[in-house]
Amino acid sequence: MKGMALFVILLAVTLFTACQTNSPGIIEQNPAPQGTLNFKLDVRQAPQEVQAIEGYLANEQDTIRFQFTIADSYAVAEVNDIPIGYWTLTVNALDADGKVIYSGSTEVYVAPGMITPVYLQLNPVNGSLRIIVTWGDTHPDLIAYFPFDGHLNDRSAFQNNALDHGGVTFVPGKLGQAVNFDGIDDYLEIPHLDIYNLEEKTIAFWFYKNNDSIRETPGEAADVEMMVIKGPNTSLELDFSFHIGTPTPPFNMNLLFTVPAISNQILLREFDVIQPQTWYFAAGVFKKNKVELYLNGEKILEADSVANFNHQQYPILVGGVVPIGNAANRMFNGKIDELIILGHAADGPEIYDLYVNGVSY
Ligand SMILES: [Ca+2]
Repeated sequence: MKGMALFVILLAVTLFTACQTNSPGIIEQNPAPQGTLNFKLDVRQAPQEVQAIEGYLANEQDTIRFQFTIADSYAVAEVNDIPIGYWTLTVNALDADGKVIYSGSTEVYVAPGMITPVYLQLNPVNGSLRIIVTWGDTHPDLIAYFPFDGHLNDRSAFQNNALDHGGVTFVPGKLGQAVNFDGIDDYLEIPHLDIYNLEEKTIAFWFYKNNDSIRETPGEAADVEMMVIKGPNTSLELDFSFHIGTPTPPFNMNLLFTVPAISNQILLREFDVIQPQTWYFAAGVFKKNKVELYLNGEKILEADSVANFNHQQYPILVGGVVPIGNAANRMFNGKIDELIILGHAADGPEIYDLYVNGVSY
């Protein structure tokens, strides 16, 4: 509480000065402005030995300690009534003996009268704890970037690396290497982050269909191969999916999304546009009232969306969707490269620039 004593002295000096300069006047006693930090850490990738998570905020005046609550997939914490200004935030993950096994630290700005979300990510591979702070509607514009150049790392600030299922391989791609899916059991899982649920965003990637047929989905009328999907299957639980269909080439290009307000889905489908053994650049632009589908830098389809999208906490799957319950398995036999998510709805020239030049970061 040394800091508090100093604060009181400073306050007294300030008041004295104010009285001197403004006398005779009335001194307004506004309460000191405060803010809130909200913390969320996805613990699904955390090693077993992580038993507790704690944090503290420190500045020259004070230290505020807080504990996370671990429930299901997330460790969460909220700290209220923090004096505004810059603080050094440290978050530690502890084992059963209370020993710090992961630690991360960054500077945060506590803004007045608002809740500032702080995303945290544990990286068991290099033992780091990554902290990403967002202020209100501001966030890094590049919210996911997977170059797939011999690794599954997310090169955006979120470093939300993809997980391999089935043993994907790396092959020559559109830019450097790409990831290859065997159409049987290969797929990637990108763990959910709340930032993926932005109302306005752009999802873009290159794809290449290896063979001349779409794998049959037993029991399903429409055979499709999933390339990028957020959801457990193609039901109303789905947020969005990019997939190709029709049994023989040229294949259809599809962007499907769910609009919960109408309990229905909207399908953007361009017939007979995808040839096998050819690279294509697909981009979906999500706006508050519209969804647009681009192919090779040109807008080919758009649809009005009357309301919010179906935000949920399923991971983004790349290269297929695995069966959950009775849902069908729809695996992609092909390659995917340069998957990006931007935190805004890109316009035509920007999509074209991504198509020609790729992302710069
Ligand atoms: Ca690449």
